[in-house]
Amino acid sequence: MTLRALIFDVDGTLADTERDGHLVAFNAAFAEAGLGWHWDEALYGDLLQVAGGVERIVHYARLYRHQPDGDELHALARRLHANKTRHYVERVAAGAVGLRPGVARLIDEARAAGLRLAIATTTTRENVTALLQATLGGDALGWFEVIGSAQEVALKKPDPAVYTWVLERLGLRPEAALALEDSRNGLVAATRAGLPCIVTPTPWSETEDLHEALVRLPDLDHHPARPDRLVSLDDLRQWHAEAPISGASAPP
Ligand code: XBP
Ligand code: MG
Repeated sequence: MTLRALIFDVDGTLADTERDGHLVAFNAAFAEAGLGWHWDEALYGDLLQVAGGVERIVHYARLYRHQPDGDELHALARRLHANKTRHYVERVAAGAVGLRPGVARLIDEARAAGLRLAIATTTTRENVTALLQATLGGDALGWFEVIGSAQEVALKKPDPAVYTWVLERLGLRPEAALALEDSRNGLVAATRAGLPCIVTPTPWSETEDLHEALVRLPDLDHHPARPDRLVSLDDLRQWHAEAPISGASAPP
């Protein structure tokens, strides 16, 4: 089937946002609240298994701080997370995070070729807006026909809901699109939505099981078999054409 659309994950895929963006913002929100909580990189690497900032805070408070689960904890997590988002957006707007290699070039190539673009992420919508504007410019938001974020679906990756939502709005079957992801949670979400998925792991995810990936690349510049040249749109088309047709799988 012809490739019609590229669906990009954000965190880890467009940019390695976690260390210099999200982690610093979480810690700033904790410090502001006077909680005495601080996440170092090793702990954050474990906490990244939990997709979504509110869910990550609740998980940490319960498991590492032995706080009882309930409305009070969830309200605290939402307040902390709102402040975390403010810190994250400020940092990204100030240029703290850059795009990963090949991302801007392939987006340009895809736009020039008339390929449709979309985003499927578990992060907060304001974060996506801030990142696109800071890295690709003020018009970039308009390049993405559909943006699925934490606000659009209740269940986060590895649930396929955000990909299914994006595909419905694009009016495409999963075989007509290609997902670009960086992590196991994202790869599983895309695969369960029936999408072929290229994975460019980050240092946070490179030891994860990524075996379902159509192709695994160090980043979107480096072709695994052709060190003499950059990954091209034609490469994406070729990998997509070679993908086995899987179809969406039912949730477990
Ligand atoms: C990325 C995430 C996000 C960010 C935090 O997942 O898990 O939760 O770390 O974002 P993916 P929020 O790349 O698979 O979408 O704090 O805004 O939730
Ligand atoms: Mg990701």
